[in-house]
Amino acid sequence: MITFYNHAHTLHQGKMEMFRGQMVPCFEVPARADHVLSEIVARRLGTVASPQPFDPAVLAGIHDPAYLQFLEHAWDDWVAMDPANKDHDALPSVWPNHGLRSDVLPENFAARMGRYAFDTGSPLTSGTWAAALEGASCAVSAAHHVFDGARAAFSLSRPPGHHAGSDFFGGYCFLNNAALAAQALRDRGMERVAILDIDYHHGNGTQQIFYQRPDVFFASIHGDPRTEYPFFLGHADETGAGAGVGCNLNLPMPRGTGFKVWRVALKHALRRVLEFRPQALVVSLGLDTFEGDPISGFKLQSADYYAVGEDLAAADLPTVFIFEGGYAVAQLGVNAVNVLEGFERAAA
Ligand code: Q9C
Ligand code: ZN
Repeated sequence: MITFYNHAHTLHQGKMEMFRGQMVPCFEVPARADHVLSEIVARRLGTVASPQPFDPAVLAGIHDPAYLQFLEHAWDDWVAMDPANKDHDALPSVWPNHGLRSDVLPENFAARMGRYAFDTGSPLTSGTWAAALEGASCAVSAAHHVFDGARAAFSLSRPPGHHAGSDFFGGYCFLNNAALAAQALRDRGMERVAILDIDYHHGNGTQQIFYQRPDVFFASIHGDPRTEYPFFLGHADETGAGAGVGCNLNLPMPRGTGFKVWRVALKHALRRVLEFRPQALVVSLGLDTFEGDPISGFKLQSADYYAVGEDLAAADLPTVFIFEGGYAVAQLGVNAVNVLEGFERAAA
């Protein structure tokens, strides 16, 4: 399987995130992608390629123009507020919530940041835009490779994407790579595409982007939002709206869920994906379902990830893998490549 690797990922390197009233070191670190890359090389999964330059029009199919403008200029605007800001990352501290207005965009950068962010855990840095943009091109390149006939492709990039919506960032995510991959397949002419999100956290950004669309089916297996991040979306009764009614499937599971039970949900999700009759599958591949993950609550073991790959291959769809979360850094490479190798063995 070919891997499109984001060589610019290290440009995004947040220092601290806010957690329960304190600044703690970021969980979403560059070493994550490094470990996956070395495991791919060590186990000879296949070619590692740089992405093709991509048409920025794809971005406009998923994200709001004003949000993209905000992201592109955020760091310069942050430093323009106060030159001393260049020494620390940007985080929001005020939100247009609870009856406040979000229709008038403030000029003040700190306020605009609150307009576009939904948490205080996602530091925006000098290289965030450059890293995220190159990551988007990895996702689009992987989609195009699959459109052109490959059985599968892997986009290995950070920051991750599935929490980012049409006009918001959060959960360590800025541009929604999985949504961009799905859109790239649609733009090339596929009529129906499915996204299956197996990250521990609900893909609230991806759900929001496609919630009213009948052409992209979204299914997610995740920690129950009653106790797990992102808390405010991902319940089982969210099934789509308007033209998208029936095209959204949430399978929340309690903290502590192990592979046997999780796999039943995976098979159910895949059945629903196939009922949609998609021409391709995009997998939001988070590995934070691992028992050793420091911020998550499922109990999958490293060997289980082979079976995950086999189950995904059994759907028999052209498949684009998009790297999302996973914070047990030392085991991340093994767990990710176990999925991809399990897929390849079963798909052959
Ligand atoms: N101290 C992804 O997996 N913060 N995002 C949790 C940790 C948010 C995870 C608190 C977790 C976001 C892509
Ligand atoms: Zn996650």
